[in-house]
Amino acid sequence: MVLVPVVLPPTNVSDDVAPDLGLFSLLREDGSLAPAADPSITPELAWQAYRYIKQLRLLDARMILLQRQGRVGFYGACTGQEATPIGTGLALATQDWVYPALRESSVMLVRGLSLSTYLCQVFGNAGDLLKGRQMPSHMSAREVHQVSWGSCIGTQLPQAVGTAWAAKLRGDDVAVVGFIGDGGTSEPDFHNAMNFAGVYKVPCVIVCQNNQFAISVRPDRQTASQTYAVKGRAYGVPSLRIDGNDVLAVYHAVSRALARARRGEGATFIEAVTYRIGAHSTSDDPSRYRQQEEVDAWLARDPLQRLRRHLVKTGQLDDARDEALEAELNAAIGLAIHEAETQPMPARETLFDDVYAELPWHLKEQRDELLKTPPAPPQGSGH
Ligand SMILES: Cc1ncc(C[n+]2csc(CCOP(=O)(O)OP(=O)(O)O)c2C)c(N)n1
Repeated sequence: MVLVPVVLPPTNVSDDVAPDLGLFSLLREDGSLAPAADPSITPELAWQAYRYIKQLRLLDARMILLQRQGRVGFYGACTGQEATPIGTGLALATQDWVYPALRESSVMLVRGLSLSTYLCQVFGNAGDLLKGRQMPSHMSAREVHQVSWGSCIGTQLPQAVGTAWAAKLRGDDVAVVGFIGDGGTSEPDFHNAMNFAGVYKVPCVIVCQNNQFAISVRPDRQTASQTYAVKGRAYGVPSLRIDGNDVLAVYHAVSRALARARRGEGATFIEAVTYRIGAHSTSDDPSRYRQQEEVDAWLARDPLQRLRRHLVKTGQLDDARDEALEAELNAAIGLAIHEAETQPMPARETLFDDVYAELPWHLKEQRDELLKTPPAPPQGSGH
């Protein structure tokens, strides 16, 4: 197998000179904070960020185990990339809307969705807000203003921009965040969304998680552009490239972009440079296309450990407190899994809900016919 070099961000361009070519960060590898950092970055915010990142790290590991045990059909983990959804979740206001891709469901947890409701979607059961109609890891919840991902790469971005445009036309104080992966930037929907966002100056923040992969495809096969962020120049959308493993940089950049959007100054494009530590999904084996040395090099830049070093430095965390936090989070995750897994499957008649405002006669007939037959025995949740 050919050894592929580790793709590290270029450091030869300052983000003061060209924000779309540089790499903005606030939290250094040793855990110290850049001087004159954003005053809204408080110790409480750093602690919250650590708690949510750690929860997501533990949750994803448990979900992968459940998938391997045949209790969950599919799962798309966010391991190594947690700083971007968590930092974004912390920056959003209650009224804002989010259009995620595969790895940003956890924004909903930061915005107050209960863990067991979140997990009911993974099991596709009666507690699932989506009534078992979506693949796992495609969660959504109206109560926290998050729309389900369609699985078709890129389609969420024109939806995000359209929602932001509607908010602008109606004069609503709403900003929208749309997420996309690096691979998604090769889709026509990325072009459509960026073009409309630029022309109509919509209150939208488009966040590209450049995790170095589109399944097995690397950035050098995805684009000839110097960075993903630089693509925003062509659309007239102010763009910046940030360290996606630095949750405080993510929080800062997304907060500022949302504030711009609210002031009526239009859209911002943010490339968050990170690395997918795990497999693309539970259906993938990354050892077929990358070497462990490369993963190890990125593990040294782990967003969780970097933030941990910061909290230790500032006296907010020590080994005992970290162990207590881990035990508390694991217990909550275990309880939520139990609550979700013991729910029944969605009632059969819910199949007919939500498509028509009023059910047509032929579907009423089909529903009544179905209800006359005894339910099939449970088949398990494997896809
Ligand atoms: C239109 C479309 N083409 C192909 C696929 C198959 N597919 C699923 S995920 C994926 C890679 C996506 O990569 P990226 O956008 O970088 O996001 P990541 O999964 O790395 O977070 C592909 C090609 C799809 N779901 N939709």
